[in-house]
Amino acid sequence: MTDLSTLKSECAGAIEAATDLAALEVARVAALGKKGKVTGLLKTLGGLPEGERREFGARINTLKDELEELIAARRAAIEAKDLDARLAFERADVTLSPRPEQTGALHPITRTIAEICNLFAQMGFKVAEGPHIEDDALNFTALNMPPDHPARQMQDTFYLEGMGSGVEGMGSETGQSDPEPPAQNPKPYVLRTHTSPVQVRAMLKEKPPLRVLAPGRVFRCDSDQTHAPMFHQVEGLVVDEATHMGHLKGTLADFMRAYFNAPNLKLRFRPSYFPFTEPSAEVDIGCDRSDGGLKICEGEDWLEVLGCGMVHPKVLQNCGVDPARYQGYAFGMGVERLAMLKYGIPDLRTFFEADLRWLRHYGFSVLDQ
Ligand code: 2NL
Repeated sequence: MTDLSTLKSECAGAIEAATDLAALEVARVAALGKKGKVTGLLKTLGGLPEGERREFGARINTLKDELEELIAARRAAIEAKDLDARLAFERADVTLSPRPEQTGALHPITRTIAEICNLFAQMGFKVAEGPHIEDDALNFTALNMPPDHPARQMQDTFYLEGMGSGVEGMGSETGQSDPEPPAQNPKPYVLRTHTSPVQVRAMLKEKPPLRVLAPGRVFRCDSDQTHAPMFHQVEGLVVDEATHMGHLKGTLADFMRAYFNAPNLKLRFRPSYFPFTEPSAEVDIGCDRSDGGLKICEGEDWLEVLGCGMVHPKVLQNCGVDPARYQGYAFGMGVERLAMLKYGIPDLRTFFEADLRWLRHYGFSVLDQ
């Protein structure tokens, strides 16, 4: 009769010697698999006399249970060891400084928008955002730009083809026939040409007093050295019962002096025209171009930096604000231009080239103040 204790120490030895899960499986199959040693013994039971069979069967089952326990314990030990090894291998020292060659940077546009928003937030403005695809009515009509206004012309505005207002046109795209004839004058959707529709939405939604700042991307069908088809704008709007042109001038002067870190910066408000403001003005800041370059704050020259005015009564009315009771001002500025002036970036087009070397030169650390 096979010596069970020898068999046990043989199998147990193989189990204990296994240092990984594959070796453990080999040891398990050798003992308890279909053709394993213990399984083989069970098969011999049938040939034993009745009296021995019961007792020997019980001993083999005990051995089987013991080996299974040993295997489970060994598996747990191997898995714990593997986990330790993996944790040691994957350990990350979060106190190490980042590798310089792998760091990105905040784009100057991101940084400039944050600076502008911070300064106006200190003056009580709330930042608002809106969709890039706008209804013609919010981008133009509400802003006192009737259908024949030159700024609506095809060459300036990206019109979205195949998007009529509401449902008309959708039927023909999906191959179904329209239940109703198409509208006479379907109003198309556009890529917003300014962030004004964000403020229009604010006026339609909330009652004055309002102080809204609308930063974001805008789109014009125009591309050359000084124009990009997508650029960034920040617009501001104040509406209440008492705000006047003096508040507009003071607010923009405070903003410009803080933005350029130049308490003595000179400002000049020049009469101008926008359909959505009356009166309208363009703002120039003092600069010096005498030695070929450009220095902000010094010298006798002027540089245009933004447009502004008192909100046109028709715009207030279009946006559900009673012009007999309320008034206010609005302004708009180009972010790329303000970033170029403050950070000495000479070429507009480089903003959009996604050049990492450029970004490392002109970009900002997330941790910068
Ligand atoms: C510019 C000029 C301007 C506005 C934007 C505005 C918005 C509403 C009502 C009235 Cl909702 N006006 N925005 C007003 C004057 C000028 O932008 O040169 N931007 C780059």
